[in-house]
Amino acid sequence: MAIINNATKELQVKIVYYGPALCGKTTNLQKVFANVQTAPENKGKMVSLATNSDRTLFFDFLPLEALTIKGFKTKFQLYTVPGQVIYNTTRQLVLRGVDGIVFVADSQYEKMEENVESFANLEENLKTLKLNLADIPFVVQFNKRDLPNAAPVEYMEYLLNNREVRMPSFTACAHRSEGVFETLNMITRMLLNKFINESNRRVG
Ligand SMILES: Nc1nc2c(ncn2[C@@H]2O[C@H](COP(=O)(O)OP(=O)(O)OP(=O)(O)O)[C@@H](O)[C@H]2O)c(=O)[nH]1
Ligand SMILES: [Mg+2]
Repeated sequence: MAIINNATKELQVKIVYYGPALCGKTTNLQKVFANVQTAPENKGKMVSLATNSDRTLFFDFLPLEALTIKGFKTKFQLYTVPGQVIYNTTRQLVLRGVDGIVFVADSQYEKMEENVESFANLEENLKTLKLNLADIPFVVQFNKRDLPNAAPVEYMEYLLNNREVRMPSFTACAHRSEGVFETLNMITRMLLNKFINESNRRVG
């Protein structure tokens, strides 16, 4: 769960961008970093750990300071996992303490199997952490909509968003920043609502 520091009045929230290799997770963070509208002192540095050209080998990290809610300064920490199948131990590590998840899917037809596998891998890894996707604020992004071989959104919804409760989903062309902030705004709003509801319950 989110780290709530009552002494410093800070709420720290961890968001993980998950999805198959090359689907555009790092690109999402790069575009957030480049375009976020915030006072410069509220924008941390984006750190990419052990990156080999455009492949993430460990993770990317971007801290963002947002508004103050109920007297708490909220700090969002954005992480990506390495999508390549072999780096599962790293994905498990990055998922520790996760509060919200953005699943980035690659819209190209030939990537559907990888999308589905990555989704199953996410659920498996959450299980090892004794977490259940149904309890975690979760948003789906269908990225790379600009490519000619993009599958219909309805088909992707059917494959990746067919649970009892449908999750908010967004189409995106992350390399052009399209859909990046819609996705981020939704997951942060869901997380803040959760925090407000939980703190109301504690008070009430
Ligand atoms: N055409 C197109 N290319 C994109 C889009 N989003 C990202 N890319 C490109 O896809 C490539 C891979 O993007 P990354 O963001 O590095 O992918 P990743 O999910 O972080 O990949 P891993 O770190 O290996 O897991 C890069 O060359 C991006 O520029 C998009 O919406 N459309
Ligand atoms: Mg990456």
